[in-house]
Amino acid sequence: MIDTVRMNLFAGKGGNGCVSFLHEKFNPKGGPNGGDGGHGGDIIIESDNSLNTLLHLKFNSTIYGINGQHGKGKEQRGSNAKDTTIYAPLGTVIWKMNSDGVKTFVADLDQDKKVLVAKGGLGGWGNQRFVSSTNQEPLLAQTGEKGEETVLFLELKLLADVGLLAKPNAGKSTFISRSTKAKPKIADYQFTTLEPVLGVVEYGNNSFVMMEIPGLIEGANEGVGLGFQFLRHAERARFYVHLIDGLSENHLKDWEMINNEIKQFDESMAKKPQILAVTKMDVTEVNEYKDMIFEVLKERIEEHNDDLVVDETVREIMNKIHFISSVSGEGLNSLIGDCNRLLELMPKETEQYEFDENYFPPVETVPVITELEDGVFVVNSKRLERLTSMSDMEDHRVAIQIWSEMIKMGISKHLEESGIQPGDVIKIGNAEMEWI
Ligand SMILES: Nc1nc2c(ncn2[C@@H]2O[C@H](COP(=O)(O)OP(=O)(O)OP(=O)(O)O)[C@@H](O)[C@H]2O)c(=O)[nH]1
Ligand SMILES: [Mg+2]
Repeated sequence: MIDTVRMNLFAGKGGNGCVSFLHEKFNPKGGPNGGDGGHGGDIIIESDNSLNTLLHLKFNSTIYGINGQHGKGKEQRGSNAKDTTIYAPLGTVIWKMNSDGVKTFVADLDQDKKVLVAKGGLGGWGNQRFVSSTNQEPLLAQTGEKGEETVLFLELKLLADVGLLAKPNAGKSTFISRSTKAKPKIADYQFTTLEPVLGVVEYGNNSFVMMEIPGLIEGANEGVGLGFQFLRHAERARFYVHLIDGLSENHLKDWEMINNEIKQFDESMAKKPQILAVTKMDVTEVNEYKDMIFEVLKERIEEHNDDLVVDETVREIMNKIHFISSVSGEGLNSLIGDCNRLLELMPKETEQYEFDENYFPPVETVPVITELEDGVFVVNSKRLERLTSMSDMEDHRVAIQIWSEMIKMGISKHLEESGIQPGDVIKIGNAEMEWI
């Protein structure tokens, strides 16, 4: 099952602004009319409850947003690009991979949601935007802004109300197929179920989602068997039904093993309530030992439950031991009924991740000016670069206009403060200018 995927996203680039002037028969030297470029398309992730893996993204993990259209003459604005939507299953947690390898939380698709994950670039301004009382013939236009580039890590944690915990072959699939419409494969060997199975249990007017994860064996938390990679899915269940194979040689040992594994995997999982059920009660030799199994488990279960912080009614449900048969149907109603009671007692809490406030980098304020070598100053301003990269810097009229934009942006002042002298060179992206 594909439940994690790394994605590279490139949001759309904004369209370039246009340099153009009105040319009319009776007005040959009309005003500037170059339109702005359209905005580049955003990339959005939207939940889709018909999906239950991330497989469709595994081989399609690099996504380019749509670019905005360039502006044109006659004040024609380029059109904004449409957004690109990526669909992901409910329960997907979205992380951003930072360049230092640290993951920061972006969003949790724990309910129907749309999340903006990469912003499209702004459209560039056309030359009509640069008209002022002192500049009636603007020759400047901006290139569109680059779209945001980001690397994401998507992690699917399936959402279920109740998780089934058990060793392989304990009867999970048989139980889920008897209680829901799910039809998992059932067979008399271990690891028949290789992927989580979800089923909806109908109970009176209520319904809830039950999930089987592949059976757990000793060492599952360290990756033995299949358990480990699927425990993350069980992590979000509100509580568990712990099934013990009636045919087991040591019921208590099985129970201890499972609890030990989940505790090692995630402390908070071990603290969630469990309803206990022993399976295969229709088998004569299991049924014969029913009382003995009860005696063996009872004390230890109560002791374990005493350590959990739960209210009295919850504890009472947890202390009960169900004996069921998914073949004869014995005990199933009572077990499902207790699941339903427990769900009503437990508030629906969602995992809280901390959102990274700096997910979208702040808008540029003060450009960084560095003196590269004696007399060469680099101005690191995306805004200014977007102006110079489209302009003919050889044209002195253009240079003068860039100059006045630098004054407006406060960059000239910063250059002076950095000790720039006439004759020094300013580098802006690939463009160069001389300071006069
Ligand atoms: N007699 C009897 N057999 C059962 C019962 N429940 C399950 N079985 C049998 O036990 C074996 C395992 O059942 P599954 O439901 O596949 O068990 P599982 O826990 O899902 O197994 P894995 O997916 O391999 O971990 C099968 O041969 C089932 O027919 C039951 O209530 N009574
Ligand atoms: Mg199974």
